[in-house]
Amino acid sequence: MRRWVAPVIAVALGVAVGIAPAQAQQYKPEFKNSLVVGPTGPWGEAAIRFADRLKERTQGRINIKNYFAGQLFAGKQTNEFTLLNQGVADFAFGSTINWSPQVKELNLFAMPFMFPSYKALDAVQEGEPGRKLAQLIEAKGVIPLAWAENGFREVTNSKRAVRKPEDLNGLKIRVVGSPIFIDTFRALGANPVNMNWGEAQQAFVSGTVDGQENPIVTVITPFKLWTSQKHLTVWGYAIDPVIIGVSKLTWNSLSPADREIVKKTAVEVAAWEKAAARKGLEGSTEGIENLKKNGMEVVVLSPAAIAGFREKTRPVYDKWVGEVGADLVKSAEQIVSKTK
Ligand code: X2X
Repeated sequence: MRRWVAPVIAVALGVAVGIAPAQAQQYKPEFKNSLVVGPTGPWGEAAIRFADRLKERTQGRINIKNYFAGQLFAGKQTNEFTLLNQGVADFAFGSTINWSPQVKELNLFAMPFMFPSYKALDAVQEGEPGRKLAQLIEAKGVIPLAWAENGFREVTNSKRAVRKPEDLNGLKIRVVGSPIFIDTFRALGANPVNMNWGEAQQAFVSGTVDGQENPIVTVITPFKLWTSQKHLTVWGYAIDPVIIGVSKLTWNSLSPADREIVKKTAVEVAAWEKAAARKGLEGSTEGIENLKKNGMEVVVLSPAAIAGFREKTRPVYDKWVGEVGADLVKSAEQIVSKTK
């Protein structure tokens, strides 16, 4: 009787392996994750967490390599979405600005002075506009897994303090490759130039451009922009979400169980990253104090001062309602006015 036990167990195990394909799932040895920034700061650190957790939770089945500093899109940040769509990038921690040439509705977040607070932003992402944007992205071959954040974009320059629109007159400001930024800075009297981030950093150092706009905690601080930019104005004129996204081709190659792990991990990491991106900015002045400690002069605009900038950029806002889609803007405006 006893001598039958071992073979019976062996057969049972064989059957178990046969009926549990998730355990035996073989994927490509490396999944590529694209980022415009480097590994330092909340944005890059979140990508490292994502890769580490997924590897652990899938016992190494999903092995992500982070391609920092635009390595996958060869410096051209507005190509990131296309790479995802083609499956050249499997994942991306992508700024909505960089994806907006392909998904123009994402310009919603760049409409000048649209979002007064994090609360308003969160409500828009969680509400109908957020769902609509997710559908639009998915229809273009990318699955958005979670909203993370770059942040409110503040303007810096090497020349002078900016307190009113006239202070921007003639300043050469590097902006990202969505035309809404050219429109906005032109309306304010500046001289905007479109440049990829890698190239822009060299331009700040050599002084061929005077200024730029980016969030304090995720970009200005980790990239130590105080080495070239003396002045910063806190005006929160645009918000830049980061979407943790996966190529539909990659998503379809995963087992249902692994998809669940990927989704859960993205949601967790995004929540951590959002909190980290806001640390020192929300209910604290630590983020600004740190800039001052590093020699920056910081102007924090009052609501009355912001009204002057808003006024000047109103025609840009009105023009972009048409580009983004009147219904989408309206539903976001309604949520914003309720959650100020
Ligand atoms: O290029 C920028 O300014 C950055 C890093 O914020 C984006 O990727 C949009």
